[in-house]
Amino acid sequence: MTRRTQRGQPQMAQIEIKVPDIGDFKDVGVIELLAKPGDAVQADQSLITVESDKASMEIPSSHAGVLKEFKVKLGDKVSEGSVIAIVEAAAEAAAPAPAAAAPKEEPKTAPAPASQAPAAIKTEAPAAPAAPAAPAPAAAALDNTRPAINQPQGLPHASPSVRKFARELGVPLAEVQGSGPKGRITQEDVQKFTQAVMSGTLQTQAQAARGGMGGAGLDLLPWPKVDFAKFGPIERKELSRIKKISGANLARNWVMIPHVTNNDEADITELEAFRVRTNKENEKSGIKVTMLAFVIKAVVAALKKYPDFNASLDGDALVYKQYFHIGFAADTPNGLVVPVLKNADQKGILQISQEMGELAQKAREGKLGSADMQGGCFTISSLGGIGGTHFTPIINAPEVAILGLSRSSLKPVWDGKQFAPRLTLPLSLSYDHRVIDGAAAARFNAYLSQVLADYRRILL
Ligand code: CAO
Repeated sequence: MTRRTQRGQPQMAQIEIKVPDIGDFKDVGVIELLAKPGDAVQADQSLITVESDKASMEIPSSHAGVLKEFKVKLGDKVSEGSVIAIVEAAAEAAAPAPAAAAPKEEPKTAPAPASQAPAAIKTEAPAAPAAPAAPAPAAAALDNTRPAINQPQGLPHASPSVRKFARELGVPLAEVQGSGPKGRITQEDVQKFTQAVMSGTLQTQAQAARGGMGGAGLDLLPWPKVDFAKFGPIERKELSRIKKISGANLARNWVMIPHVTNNDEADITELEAFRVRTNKENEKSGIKVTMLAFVIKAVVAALKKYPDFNASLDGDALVYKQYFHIGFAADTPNGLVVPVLKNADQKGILQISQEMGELAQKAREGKLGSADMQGGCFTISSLGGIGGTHFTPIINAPEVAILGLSRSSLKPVWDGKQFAPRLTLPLSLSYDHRVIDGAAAARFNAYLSQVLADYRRILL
């Protein structure tokens, strides 16, 4: 039952918010205050950030209420049990929040929670620079093999919450001047940076590389802002995490790479018959061979014959890869991901089919690790199981080409005497025109088509 004063107001209690069990961390410095007195705070909302040599942690409030005062200031040292703030809460709510209400992204390395909600610990290993939009391994959708543009090799000096804030805005933290202790970047620094870019007084390095905001650059109009509710009922849904990440990568790749798509067709009549026979013969193995497995192997042959397609641009140089890791776009309930089948040149069709099936299943279950999505040389996007005739796939940077497969269909083909029904597979090859000429793309696609029409050519 709610305790109330004589006037019927709920009784309020002043609650000391203490540093919970933070494992072996002692005397860690307060580097950030994440709220201000007078703010309404939720249970488990982070109040301060502390930092040791190895990690930074956000210390949450154990209660919901109003933040009355901080008992610490920037630079103070705290340990387990130190009082960091006073929160005024309704008396009946004065019991600590259950530990289960801890922040969701709690890493495995966090010390076991005591009776209070634990601190969120973020280790800051500089060896793993995360793309602004791809903080977690499973998040790496397209382009997971390199940090995003302008992401530095070492992490800039900023707390996890500021890093998150910058990621949400797409701000390249490495370019933000920190005004905090030891040059630490604060939330205000990120805000100021964003304002300066928006007002045109500052350019990001990416903008500068593209030729600036005006002249040769993308002098684009702002995105149209429409109050859709004025025209009828609406529902607003946040994009999935994968969609946000792949969207940012696709937009960059589309804008930065001069795409051209070469369309061709392959006569797969004989290959399809062989595929059906192979599946019958291997019925008991549980492995299902689809056309995609044959195309992967044929693409490897084409990459060997035309190595420019197995390269990546690095400044003014081309890096030629001597391995053959083929990515394939997989449609999942949460969006598009690109698992990578490694060393496809060393595997047979059955093994490729089996591994592809396993990777596609992991993708659909959201269980792909970052290693499953890294190291790709060339990507295939197959819509063959769904439909369509041709399309323009977007290159998965830093690769230089991508092959789109559409649905095969029977077509009447003149054999010199009569029209014969032939099963035809549409091939759409998008290529980076900075690296690949139109003639080279036509040769690559024509060769692919020949190999698929007569698979024995792979042996030549
Ligand atoms: N023409 C006709 N039929 C085809 C075909 C083609 N080119 N490719 C596959 N099929 C058939 C298969 O044989 C299978 O038929 P059955 O059910 O009768 O056996 C059916 O279509 C479904 O195939 P599949 O999709 O399960 O298998 P796959 O190896 O062709 O593809 C995968 C695997 C993971 C790539 C696919 O499931 C997928 O996710 N595709 C979507 C990729 C995508 O979204 N690309 C767009 C990226 S850009 O936005």
